[in-house]
Amino acid sequence: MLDHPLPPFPDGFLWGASTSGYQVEGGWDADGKGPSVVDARTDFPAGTADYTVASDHYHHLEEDVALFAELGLTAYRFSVQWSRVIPDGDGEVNPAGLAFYRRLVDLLVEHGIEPVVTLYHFDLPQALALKGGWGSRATIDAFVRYAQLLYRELGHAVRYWLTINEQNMMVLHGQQLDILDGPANRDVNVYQKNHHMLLAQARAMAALHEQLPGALIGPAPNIAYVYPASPDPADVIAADDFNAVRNWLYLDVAVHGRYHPVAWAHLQATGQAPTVDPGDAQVLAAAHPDFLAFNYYATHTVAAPARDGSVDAPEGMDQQIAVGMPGLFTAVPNPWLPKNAFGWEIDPVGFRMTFRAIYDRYHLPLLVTENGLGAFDTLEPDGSVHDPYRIEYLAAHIEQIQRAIGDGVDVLGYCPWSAIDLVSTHQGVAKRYGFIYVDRTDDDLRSLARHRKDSFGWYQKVIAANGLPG
Ligand code: BGP
Repeated sequence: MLDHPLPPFPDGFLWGASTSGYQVEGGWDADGKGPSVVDARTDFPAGTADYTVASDHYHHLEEDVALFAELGLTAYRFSVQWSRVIPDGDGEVNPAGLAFYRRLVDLLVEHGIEPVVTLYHFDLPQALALKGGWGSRATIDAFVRYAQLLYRELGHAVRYWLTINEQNMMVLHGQQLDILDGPANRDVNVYQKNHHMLLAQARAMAALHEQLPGALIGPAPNIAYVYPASPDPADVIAADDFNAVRNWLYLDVAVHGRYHPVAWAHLQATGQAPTVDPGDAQVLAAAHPDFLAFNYYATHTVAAPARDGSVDAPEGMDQQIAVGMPGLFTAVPNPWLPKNAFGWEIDPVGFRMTFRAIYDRYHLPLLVTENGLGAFDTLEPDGSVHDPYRIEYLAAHIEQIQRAIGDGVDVLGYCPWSAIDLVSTHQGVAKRYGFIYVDRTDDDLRSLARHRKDSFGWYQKVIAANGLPG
């Protein structure tokens, strides 16, 4: 392994933290907000929180931003809930919804925190889902209109924009996790929806450059480098295939405006290739991201597919636990990696590998928009929360960022998940990620009081020192 002295983090490195609107805000129908597909979900397992109150950030805005400032964040990555600002996705604008986000970005700027705004994080307005969701090209127009509204209303304070959070996870797991466009649209080819999202993203990027010269925009997929289970060439090809289908498909279109050849061949071979209209290629080719954001939790490891087409998947599939794809690969556990309490592997070195792989392909600056440890935290009677496991996880990953910088990768910043406890995508509040503990459980809202975890004090020092303590 290439081992060089660790370089310092560059001046101006963005030390951030992340949330998403529906997972943190609550106020799900407050002040004219319309429902989104996550609000319309009814399939919460017993004892798992829904998103109606979440961390009630909507009603704790000043307090939360003050805590982010005390933490020392120089960036805060959050998402706007589309149906808060345009309740039916494509009609009347809701001034109260816009005012909330204007207040948020202005407060951040007052505190010297760079806002990093995700346009869309799993929460398609339910009204659009009922009109065909991402299967309909009308949703592309609605998305572009929504993006232009945000550029106009928030552009005075926001320089960094992200288009769509984890589009690849919406495609690969969105229907099981109900984070795509609702049950009514399940029969539509998910790669047709994907194609429409790629067009929506391309038009939103082009619109930003036209409307806000000087502002920057990029996609924010979940990128996990894929390892072969062994040097058997069949396993190596399987890993290359999954890298193409899981990772490069999304970034190749975003950067180069064309589909990755192996990914496209897979879509054709499996009858999933989308219909591409005349003019789509130009739309895709006309858009250029300024940087690439990515979420990283762990790598994946895969072996050649079973000859009989059966798929052997590890238990409890979700966005970070791969299932196999018949004819393409089998997902296998990596015996070299420990797992967290929820079965997700932990691979800091894979983080460095993922940086290298993305940078080698695209040569664009990289911004980490998620990375973190879901864990069961305990609030002690004196209000403290001891989370050494989170500190250990984050420290190991920050060291690998530094190593990636030493490898020559241009890294803009690090926004771990999450700034404050919030509701996970499908495992409720008990699975916590924040630097700030929110006093609620899955079935009891309690005080919703905020408490600084040990990781809060630790990250504060990292930020102040612009790097890990020596
Ligand atoms: C990503 C999502 C986030 C977030 C995170 C942790 O896939 O972008 O919204 O929730 O993963 O996942 P989970 O909440 O399932 O633990």
